Amino acid sequence: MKLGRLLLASLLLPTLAGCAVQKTEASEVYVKPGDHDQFYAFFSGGHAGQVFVYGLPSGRMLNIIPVFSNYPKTGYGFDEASKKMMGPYTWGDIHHPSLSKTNGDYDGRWLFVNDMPHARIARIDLDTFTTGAIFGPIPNISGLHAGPFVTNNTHYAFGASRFAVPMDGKYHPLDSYAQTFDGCIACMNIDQKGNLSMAYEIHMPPMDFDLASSGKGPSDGWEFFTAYNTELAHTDLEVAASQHQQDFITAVNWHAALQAVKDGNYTLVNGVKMIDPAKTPGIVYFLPTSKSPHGVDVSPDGKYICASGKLDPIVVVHSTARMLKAIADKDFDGSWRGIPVLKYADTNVAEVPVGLGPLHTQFDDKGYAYTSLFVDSAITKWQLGTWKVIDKIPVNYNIGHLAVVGGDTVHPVGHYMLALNKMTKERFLDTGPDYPTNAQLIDISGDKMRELTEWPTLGEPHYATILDAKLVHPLKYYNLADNHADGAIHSQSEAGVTRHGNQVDVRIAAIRSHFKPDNIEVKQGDHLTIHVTNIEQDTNIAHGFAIDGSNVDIEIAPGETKTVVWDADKPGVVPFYCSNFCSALHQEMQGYIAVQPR
Ligand code: K7E
Ligand code: CUA
Repeated sequence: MKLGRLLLASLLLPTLAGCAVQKTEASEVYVKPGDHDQFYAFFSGGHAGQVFVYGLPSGRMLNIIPVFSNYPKTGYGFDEASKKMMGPYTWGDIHHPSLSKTNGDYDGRWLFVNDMPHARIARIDLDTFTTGAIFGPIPNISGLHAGPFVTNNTHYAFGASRFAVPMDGKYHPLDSYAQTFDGCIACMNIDQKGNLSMAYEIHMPPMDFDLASSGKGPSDGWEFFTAYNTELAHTDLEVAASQHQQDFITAVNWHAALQAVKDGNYTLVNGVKMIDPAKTPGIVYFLPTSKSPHGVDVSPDGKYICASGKLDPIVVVHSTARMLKAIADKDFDGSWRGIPVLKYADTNVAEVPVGLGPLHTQFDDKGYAYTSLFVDSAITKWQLGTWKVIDKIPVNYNIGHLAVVGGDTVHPVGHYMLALNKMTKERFLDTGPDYPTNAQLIDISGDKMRELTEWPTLGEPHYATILDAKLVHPLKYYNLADNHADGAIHSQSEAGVTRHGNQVDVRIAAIRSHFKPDNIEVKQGDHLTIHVTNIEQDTNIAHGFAIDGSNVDIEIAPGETKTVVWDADKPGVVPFYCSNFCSALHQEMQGYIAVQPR
């Protein structure tokens, strides 16, 4: 019976070609209304300070996660807890989302992102899709561009300084750059709860670290960094930092670094254990690589370290095995600033002629690599091992990063690839002089790359990372019984106002469709600490709490408590209301604070 049906279906198929069953680019990205996407794509938002979550393959935007910037929609940056987490800054510049891993594959626990200008790393919890912690500013690091890159079991995160500065924090003339400025590589511990702490740092010459990649398999235990400006220029960098025909990949043996810390081979610099690699050999090596490299990417099997020199039309591939042999043989080409320099001919196994302006490389599960070309506005597909260029596809326009599903893991999935393009023109309806960036989705399952769709993106995405939705199990709501937040209540009967002098503590219950209490009497000069608990235990019932004429606006998920402060500085009557649509009588969800004159 079943067989008969199958036969019938296969006979019918050719006649249906051209109708709905024909596989087209549109049908491949079409997700029927009500159906779900297969993947989450987490886009860094650049200096929007946010992470944007899209579904793939549809390209539909699912959510915005505020990280370093205020976001009134969720009240992030408005309640006391998130304000404290954000510290004195209301913006950040996110370039590199890095998913937590177990044995080199994504595990769906956390997403870490960097804030370059404040040298911070944030952890986004993937059970709630909210920012759970912000770590930093990291001491001795200025411009955390090369970060955060987590190791295969999420025990460590690495970052490095893009802008060298004097570590002593003192004034030094800019023309003493080469002598008095410092570069730095930082290693942070990540504990079982995803919290970061400083492990150690490595004092480096003042070159500009750019990107990093964690070793895998035979290169596990190593972290590889690119850096430009081995010229040690401090002015006119576009010319001055492009003089050398080769720059370096910095290879860090982090097992050796941990041992050095154990052995006490460090000094404390601004509270951090600082290793001097010139005095403690065996930790840092330089691999000469192509001119002004940007991305460095380790292949899924860990055998190859691929560097993209922006100013060379090649990807330079180094062999892990040959690097390890040269190190074991102490076969060095001298040293630079006390750090051994390996011989290019020893470690280099290929120069792949990918095209102009190579930036970043991703990998698939069939032994192919994909390199983004900023100048060519294209992606080149090439083969690991044979080093043959297989295919090239144009993108619109200047591409920065590209992202394959699981592209930085040990098991990438050769299905979808994102091109994250920068300077898009004429692709979408004009909305004024600020153009959107452009994401293009490319099918890489066949020999030839095929563009499927594109859509405008928010902020300025750099890297994006793509996670199988099966690995994430988001909370439906917070369990009220487990809510032990400051000022939390568990029923309407616990709501109320308490006073200690002019410190007034208000505990408000929010439940469809009222606040309790909704009439609050205070005196001029009172300082109010208002805890709002959404005591509902149901899905998709968030309440808002906003005070007229103020900067108070929060959203409280079911089972959650948020705290705001408000000063009753002049007599009068001030309304508050629920700012998030929650029910038929949402509009009625409002109240007053009456302020009596002193
Ligand atoms: Cu290439 Cu900041 Cu990773 Cu932008 S970075 S593209
Ligand atoms: Cu509660 Cu609207």
